[in-house]
Amino acid sequence: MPEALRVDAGLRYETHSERLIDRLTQLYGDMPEFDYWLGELLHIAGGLHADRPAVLRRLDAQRVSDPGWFSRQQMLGYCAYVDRFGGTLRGVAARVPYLRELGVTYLHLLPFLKMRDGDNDGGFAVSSFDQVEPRLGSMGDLVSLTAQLREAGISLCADFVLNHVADDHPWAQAAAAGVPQYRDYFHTFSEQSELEVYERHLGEVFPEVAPGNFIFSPALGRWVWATFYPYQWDLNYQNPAVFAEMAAALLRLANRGVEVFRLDSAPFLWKRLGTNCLNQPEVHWILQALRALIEIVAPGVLLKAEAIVPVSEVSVYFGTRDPAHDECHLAYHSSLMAASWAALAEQRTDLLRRVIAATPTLPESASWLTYIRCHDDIVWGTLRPEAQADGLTLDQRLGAVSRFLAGTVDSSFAAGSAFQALTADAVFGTNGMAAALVGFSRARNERERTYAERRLLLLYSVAFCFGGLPLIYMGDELAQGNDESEANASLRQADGRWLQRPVFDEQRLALRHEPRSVPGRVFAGVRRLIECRRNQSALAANVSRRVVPALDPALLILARGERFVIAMNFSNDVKQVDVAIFGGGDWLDCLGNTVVNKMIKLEPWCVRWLERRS
Ligand code: OTU
Repeated sequence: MPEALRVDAGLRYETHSERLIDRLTQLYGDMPEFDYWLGELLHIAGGLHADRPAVLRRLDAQRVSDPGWFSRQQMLGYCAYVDRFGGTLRGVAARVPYLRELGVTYLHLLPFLKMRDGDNDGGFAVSSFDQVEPRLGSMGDLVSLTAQLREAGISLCADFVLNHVADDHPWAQAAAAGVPQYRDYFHTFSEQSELEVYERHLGEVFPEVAPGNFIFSPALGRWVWATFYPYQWDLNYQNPAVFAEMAAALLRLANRGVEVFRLDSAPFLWKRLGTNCLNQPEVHWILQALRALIEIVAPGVLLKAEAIVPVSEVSVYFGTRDPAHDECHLAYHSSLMAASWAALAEQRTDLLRRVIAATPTLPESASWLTYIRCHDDIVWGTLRPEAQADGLTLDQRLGAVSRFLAGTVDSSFAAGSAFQALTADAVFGTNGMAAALVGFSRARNERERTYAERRLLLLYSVAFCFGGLPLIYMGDELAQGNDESEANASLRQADGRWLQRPVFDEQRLALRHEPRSVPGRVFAGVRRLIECRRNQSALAANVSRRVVPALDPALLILARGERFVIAMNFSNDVKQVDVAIFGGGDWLDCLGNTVVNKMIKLEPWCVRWLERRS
């Protein structure tokens, strides 16, 4: 054990080093200088532990003694781009009172580290892990922001883009300049025929704008693996130097006060010929090794997997596969999100019910990240297993849903847009802000506005009540719509996802206490859900959940524990629910403050949060 770890972290080293070394041996044990490399890595980890500020060490100690801290029903996330929400990191700090007013305890800021000049995928092409993007502020600003947030009871979550770096990152530049040591940081090939063998099994993330998974770098004179945009070069984790560099970069950011890391594109980290190069076993060893390092050096920190794959594959990111090992603390439940939108579009909840049934119970101290919208498109492929359960193909089952939400169907209330649509009958990704997708932008009268509002609160009820850490996407709480501004037209043209990345609307913000305005109504509605949730221990992440069978396909009745039920009507029609189906007795309607005990009437798109009274 390195000397620096003996102070404070000695016990944690005893507990977690075995698994760390085990995983690293599985990954890199074959290389001749492995022991030396491991010694160096531990030495670096020791140094970073020695550098960890006292206030963060206190936080570590607190969380080690309370590992379920992020599973409580008081936890509430908010997600925003720094420039769009506050202009700069300092501007974000100025929004802290607003976040507190809303009840936020967790703030995910989309990429704010130094990004590639020119196109940079909204910052997902990182040029330095140790500098803040100069437009947004400095490292000093980041440190003060994390301190201010912590003071306000808010944990900062930052993206950790670990699958790739920008082509102007110093490693990529050194590779292009011909330094062999850095060339090995990437997957490069001299022959096009080598790529073709891989391509046979690979998917495409952006088939329209960035087809294929490789680009030719004239500087390098070789082909480079680039899963996403051509300027995002995939890192080569077969090279232990890459693991060591990235682990140290993460721990340095943790020492600046970042409390949660969103592990971007986690499934892509390991490539294996003849496979789709997703979710390979080595990906899990890498993440388990990172987790063990964090347990030793900075145990207050959380890892969140961004794995946009079917729910059975996502659950593996918690370390649930045999033998079970700690991996990520949190993971996005993207199937739940997509199935909620499908239920809205189809007015039936069978996919949603199947997703809930397919959601495994998580280990203690792990939790889902539940959400309804984010900065990306809605990806329908994650629902493949549920969509195919009736013998249909994904396109057959969800093509109509994607067209409905894109607003290409006349009768649709939604005003989204298609992303990466290749053929007319295939399912494509869906862009658009939640408010546009639930019907606010198309609403022509009071009834349609009311229905849009109900649909938004219905979907947020799923995210708030499912059991997990819910995340509000910036602007949803004010029913902010799509960004159709002239100023962003060229961004949208190049990448349609900019439709859901608007500048925070100050006018809506100013109207939030105005009960007759749309933003005021929605803000009050969302706040009511948040308040109700805070007071309901049945809504904590680790309370059991079950779908109560209901004959009507438009209904979803979700029970949490024995004393809490959420009854949801995903249709344009009035529905009746007999309380006998979830056990009879008296129930308090928490949102409406009335007691019900026989038939419950659910207006179109309405939800009831019911607490057992007798
Ligand atoms: C992530 O996304 C980010 O959320 C995107 O904003 C980035 O463009 C991308 O990584 C590259 O850094 O594949 O499993 O629309 O869901 O790109 C992770 C598809 C990903 C996204 C996908 C995604």
